[in-house]
Amino acid sequence: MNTRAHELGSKVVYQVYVRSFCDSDGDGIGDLRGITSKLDYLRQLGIDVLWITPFFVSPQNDNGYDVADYRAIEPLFGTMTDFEELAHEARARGIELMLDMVFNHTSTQHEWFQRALAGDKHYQAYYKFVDAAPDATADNPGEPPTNWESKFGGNAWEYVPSLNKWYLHLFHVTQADLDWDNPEVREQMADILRFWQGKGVSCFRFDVVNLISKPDGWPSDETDGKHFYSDGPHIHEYLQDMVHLGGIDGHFTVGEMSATSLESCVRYTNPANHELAMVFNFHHLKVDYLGGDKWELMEPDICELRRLFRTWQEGMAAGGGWNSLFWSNHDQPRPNSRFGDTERFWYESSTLLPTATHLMRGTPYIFQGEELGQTISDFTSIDQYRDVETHNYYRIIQERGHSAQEAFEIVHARSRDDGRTPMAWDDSPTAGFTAGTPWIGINANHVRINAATEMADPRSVWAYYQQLIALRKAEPVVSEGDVRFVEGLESTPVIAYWRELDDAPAGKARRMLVQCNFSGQEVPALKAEGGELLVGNREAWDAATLAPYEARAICWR
Ligand code: TEU
Repeated sequence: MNTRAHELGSKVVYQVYVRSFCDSDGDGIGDLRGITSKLDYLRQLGIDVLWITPFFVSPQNDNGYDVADYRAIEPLFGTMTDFEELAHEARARGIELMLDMVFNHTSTQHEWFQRALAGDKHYQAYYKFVDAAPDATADNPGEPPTNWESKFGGNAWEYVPSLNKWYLHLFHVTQADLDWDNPEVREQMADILRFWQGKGVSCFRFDVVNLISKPDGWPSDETDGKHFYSDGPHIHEYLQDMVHLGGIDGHFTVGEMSATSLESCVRYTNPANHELAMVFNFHHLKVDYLGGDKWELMEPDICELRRLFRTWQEGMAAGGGWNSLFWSNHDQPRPNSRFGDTERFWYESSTLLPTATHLMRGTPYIFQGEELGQTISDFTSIDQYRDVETHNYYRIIQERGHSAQEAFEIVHARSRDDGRTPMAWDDSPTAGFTAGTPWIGINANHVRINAATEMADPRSVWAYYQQLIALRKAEPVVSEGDVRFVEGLESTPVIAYWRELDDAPAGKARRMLVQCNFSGQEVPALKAEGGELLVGNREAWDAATLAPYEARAICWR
């Protein structure tokens, strides 16, 4: 047995967007006690690790990814006692909590930034402050240090007249980038990790962690600047520092990597480097970005999707790295509507995607509601959106010359709010999410797409996810096997790969062929003679063909 592959590959992570999961006090916003009330649901689904998005003190300009106190609970979400009860109850069910550490930046409401604004040079050194020109004024600050763009649109620098300095914010203007070149910052972040380990937490997600090392000298060019700071000059040194000082070497950790490379991700996750256990990379979720631009739509390029899956699956295996396996999170549109056809083939589209990834080499992540087949939102007006990025780009897209209607259609397809609509627990008017008014709209289709309905149906999307999770624990070929993609499928919409584990225990699968039809048409299937069906999303299936959005795994023991 490959113990590391078994340790990482036999687990499944479930992501909760705390604000939209379950509201216990009727204020229309999900909270920690709401999560605790749903632990039995998660145990029944069969997940092992529960990733909870940030619930620390925050002004909520970016729904918690703007942290003002890393060691205290945002009252909107509950109290430290609520957290301690959640941790206790989760552990009692064999579920590990994974906390979301936003270490690239803090809220400008954080004490450190407030002291920096007040003129304290010690805390100014915690951030990327750069002197403006001597003659700069509030009305005419001159040119910022670089032409880098914020990920939420606009310039990545803000001028502070009282200091005659600029500060860097790769995200919202109220999210100031920390200076990781400052060893005291690195020690502070490590101490935060020690604090939460003291609360019994051992698993961590690190938000855009490959952006923490910025280049010297503030270079600019004709691009948006992200290649200067993504996988930056000292990133491996700083990650190793954080892991060592934070005491999390060998822990179940994941780094969100923005605009990264396979080579970097092998280094981030090969255990010989003592950095992270696994990474999120997003290349496969950009195959419907026209010209690589999130806000220019095109149909998903399945050929490119296959190439990327093969490159990353085989490349990470060859380098001793480890992948996370996911289609969605709180920043992504609902994948079944995006990569499938939830109008004509809702069930098939909702089960094709997890079949494709849950049987790959890596650790699967399920985003809340994905296991129900929750779809794209039914919003019809920009006023229904809450996300700062969505509203910024609704404006920017019109500035690029699109009409308001065209801009709405684009943000409707791309908005992060699409994944942030409340979890559908039942078919009641507020889906069992809240007794109050939800902070964001609930999809009307929750009357049929909801946990209560689907848990009672053995042929539901929920039941299919439960089966896939159980399979990952029952079959070592899934958690530990090698991976090899089928070649010669470039002219088809089929993505197929082999998994093999020569020393599989007696009675367990030694080989498995997974084949997925990413189209609304019937296509020829790959031959799989002598094998047995391990899992598939059609009750009646024909060995010679793959029906629209059909996926199946055949194994040989
Ligand atoms: O996301 C970073 C990130 O890459 C996405 O926000 C992406 O840049 C954006 O959607 C543009 O496509 C992490 C968190 O997941 C996100 O929720 C935060 O807003 C962001 O970092 C800042 O902390």
